[in-house]
Amino acid sequence: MAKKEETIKAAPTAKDFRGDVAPDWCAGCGDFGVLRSLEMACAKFGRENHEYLTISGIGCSSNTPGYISTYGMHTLHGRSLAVATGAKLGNHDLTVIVTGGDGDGFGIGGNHFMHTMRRNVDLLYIVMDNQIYGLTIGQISPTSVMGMKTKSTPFGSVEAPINPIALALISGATYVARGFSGDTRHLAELMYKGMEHKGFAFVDVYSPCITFNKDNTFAFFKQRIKKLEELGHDSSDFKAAIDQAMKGDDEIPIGLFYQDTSRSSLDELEPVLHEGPLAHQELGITKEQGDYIIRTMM
Ligand SMILES: Cc1ncc(C[n+]2csc(CCOP(=O)(O)OP(=O)(O)O)c2C)c(N)n1
Ligand code: SF4
Repeated sequence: MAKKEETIKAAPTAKDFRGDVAPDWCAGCGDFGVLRSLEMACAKFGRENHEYLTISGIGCSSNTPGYISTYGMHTLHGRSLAVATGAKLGNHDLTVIVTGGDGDGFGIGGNHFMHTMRRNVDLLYIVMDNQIYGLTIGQISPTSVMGMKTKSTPFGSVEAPINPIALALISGATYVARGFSGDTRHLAELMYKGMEHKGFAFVDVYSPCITFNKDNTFAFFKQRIKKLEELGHDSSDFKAAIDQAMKGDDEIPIGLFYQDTSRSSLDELEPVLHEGPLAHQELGITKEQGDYIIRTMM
């Protein structure tokens, strides 16, 4: 009897998630580190490329879906979380990752940010926070510090920045972390744990824009960063997480601020999804009705 051939699939590696297109980011941009970390996290999470969907808005950071080998969507500025919510509810079997910048996520997309967190949509949201608008060549963003001189603020910004970690905590995000693109292994672990988390996982990443932000540089962060795990922080303690989030610029904590595993995610609560992903369910309409909808809507 002929020996049955067995094909044992090797575990995916970070390289398996590298896209065909090389990033056109400026040499030295922090976003390279974020992309490498995401490749590592996808490999460790162990799913196949087609089981991930990466969605972004518009910006330098938002070009990420073009550089990673997963399904991807490059959507509208500030609208990535709305599209991602729809995608997750359409097929909740997918691991949905959302990437973008601080302008995209906290400025024009700020409203979606809050509502996606309150709904506890099961997504991993990675913000490459460079505290400036990179793609539009250097205007202040919602996380730019007061006094920062840019093209749009030649005399220094007079606006107070938002605090994304504190905002996420009070808006109901159930996994809240901060990473640094200069520490890719630590960042990859935060992303991996965010993928494992059932609910909204937010990872704010200090990812320096070396071209337009001359204040918040790699050196700036390296001098100030402290790992929460080394500070003995308890990530199940909400009040302790708020205290860490409110720390000033002299000591910048990175790591997992808070995780709450007691809340169900939106797809777990939505009765329509109890029968399995919508994408795999019968539509419940005839072919003629389906054709009519497509004819009139497209
Ligand atoms: C509706 C809309 N408004 C404004 C713009 C212009 N625009 C494109 S990217 C961007 C901001 C980019 O900054 P950020 O999201 O922080 O990403 P980065 O480029 O720094 O990675 C702006 C204002 C746009 N494309 N669409
Ligand atoms: S402009 Fe800034 S954010 Fe954009 S690619 Fe260059 S360094 Fe990166």
